[in-house]
Amino acid sequence: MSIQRLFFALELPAPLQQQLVQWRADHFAEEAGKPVAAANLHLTLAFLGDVSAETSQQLQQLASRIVQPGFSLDLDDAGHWPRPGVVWLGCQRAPRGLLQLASLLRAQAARHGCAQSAQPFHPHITLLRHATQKVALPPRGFHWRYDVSDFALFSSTFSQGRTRYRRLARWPLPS
Ligand code: 2AM
Repeated sequence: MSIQRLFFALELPAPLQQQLVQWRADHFAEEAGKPVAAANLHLTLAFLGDVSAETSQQLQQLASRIVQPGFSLDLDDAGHWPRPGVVWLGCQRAPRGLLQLASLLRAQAARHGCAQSAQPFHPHITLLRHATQKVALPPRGFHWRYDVSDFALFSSTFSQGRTRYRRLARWPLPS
């Protein structure tokens, strides 16, 4: 049976990915960390780890039954976690819809044997990796807003030094 590394996430619109990449280039020193490729910028809802095709099917079934309205996301916060070496973009106040969706997906994942982090869910978009030294963060005042109208399941593969994400399925969050 084939095993895939999977996660549920929110995609970012391509123009927003480009804006964030530009802002990142303007505000972070080159040595701050390794930039995540524009197309790979996303917000993880639930990380599943390495799962079988059967578990993937079961979790996709459950995801397809989720009935929840969309929500707006305000990206107005940034931070640095030196231990995993992550510089991130997030929200000062996460919308309730985002927390509900992540909580449901994480609970379903846990029930199907996908161990979930004991740490509280902190919604974020990873901008830089390998950022283990002190990083100067841009001053507050930046703000992007976008309407989230779907969520998706992605696979992650690593080859030839590159991480590639592929969308396997997508489900609407109606307005
Ligand atoms: P990160 O960006 O903070 O590293 C794909 O790896 C996505 O799943 C990333 O957004 C990653 O978050 C997230 N993720 C959550 N837990 C993970 C784990 N234990 N290992 C790898 N990725 C994890």
